[in-house]
Amino acid sequence: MRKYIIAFFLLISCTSFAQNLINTNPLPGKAQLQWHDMDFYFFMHFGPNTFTDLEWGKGNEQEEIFNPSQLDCKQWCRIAKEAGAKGIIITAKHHDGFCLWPSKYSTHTIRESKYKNGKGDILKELSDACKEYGLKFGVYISPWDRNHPKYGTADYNDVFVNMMKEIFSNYGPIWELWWDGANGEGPNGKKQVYDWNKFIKTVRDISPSTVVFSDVGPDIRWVGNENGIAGTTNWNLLDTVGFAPGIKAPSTDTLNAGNMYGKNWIPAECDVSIRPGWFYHAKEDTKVKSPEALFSLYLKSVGRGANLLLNVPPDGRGLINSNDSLALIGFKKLRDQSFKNNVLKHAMQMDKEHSDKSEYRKTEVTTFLILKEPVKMNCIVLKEDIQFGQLIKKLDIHLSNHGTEIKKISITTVGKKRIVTFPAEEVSEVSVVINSAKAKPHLSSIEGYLMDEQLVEQ
Ligand code: FUL
Repeated sequence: MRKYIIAFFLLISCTSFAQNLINTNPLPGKAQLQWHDMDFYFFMHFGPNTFTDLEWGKGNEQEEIFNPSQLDCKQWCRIAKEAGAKGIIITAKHHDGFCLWPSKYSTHTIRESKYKNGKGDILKELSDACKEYGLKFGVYISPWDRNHPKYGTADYNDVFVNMMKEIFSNYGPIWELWWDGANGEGPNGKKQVYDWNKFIKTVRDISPSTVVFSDVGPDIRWVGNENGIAGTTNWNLLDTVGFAPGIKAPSTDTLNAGNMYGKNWIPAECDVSIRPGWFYHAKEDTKVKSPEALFSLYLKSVGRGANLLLNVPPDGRGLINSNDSLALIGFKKLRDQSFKNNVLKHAMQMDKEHSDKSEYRKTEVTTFLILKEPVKMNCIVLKEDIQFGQLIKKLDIHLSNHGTEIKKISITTVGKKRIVTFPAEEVSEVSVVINSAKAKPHLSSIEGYLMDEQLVEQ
């Protein structure tokens, strides 16, 4: 009898131990996990609009207007590399329908233009240059097409699918595919009913490792604004049942913050332009964002666990303008200087877990970092090991100097990376308290920095 009682209690305690360990929260897929490491990359809007000075072409532009005089995709890649960007996503087809590759499924393409007497192919030039420079290559393709005669009929969905097949077969590997949710009228005045399921199946069948962006994923979601700003609470999770890209997307607030208990891993990407417009306009040459403004966007995107997709539009020559490249080099310098020296590198680290009754039974986890001498810092960088999911719901950072608390900073989510800045303080002890988590949290690193005080966001 005693034997059975012991076995019974063993079973009970093993079960509750296992409950503590089981994590049923959504996890990133392999391609998504790699996407999280991309941090920052270029968006490039290029097409007839570059020559007509428009943002949304009408679709009836003469193909011959597209004629960059000095196009050099290697220049784009060189600048991307120097700026520390890890990839380039190009507008293969914007709303005007013009294709930057000689598609068999359209008569409004680079083949009909004057560029290289119709023999040019910018997707080929850029995908080759990206390979040469070790950059990931991504493609934006707008389902909305203001030129295609079939737009507004069921046949157009096949046109769109065939165009994607051409892109994947001829210019791959495609790292990220970007679907714009915009859905306006085509040349016959009709709107298209997009067959999103068919579009997704096409990509999954032909290139399962491509990450697909739209307002609602399936892999990456829009952040809910075009200013490059993620929520201070930013879950990599989203509920998508009943939603679709475009007007059927969740509210921009939901896209900005994600859903704490969302069923799908769909992290946010922050798209924003280095200039006021998405396409190049000479009158905006003096309105390029400064290195400091770009750094501030970095803190509000990458520093909130999202990725930064920064648009750098080539001009009519087919080159990145020097105002933009100078700002980008300055931006890189600010990142390098700011995150060069981890002042907590030599701190002694101790972890403590308190049992308690909250959602995760051992939720309160404190990490102490103790320095021999106080150091000046104005930035803490935290990272969650997201291969186990995104689990931290609430966290306090306590900064002390020889036992006296100077400052307490409370945040919600951490995710891939969380950068917290504050006016500089002399600190000898940092304790990070995870107050609430969805399962056993995995905080993988705590770093401290002293950056130029002008760059601090409060
Ligand atoms: C929007 C488009 O309408 C803009 O022209 C731009 O391409 C932006 C990135 O997405 O939906």
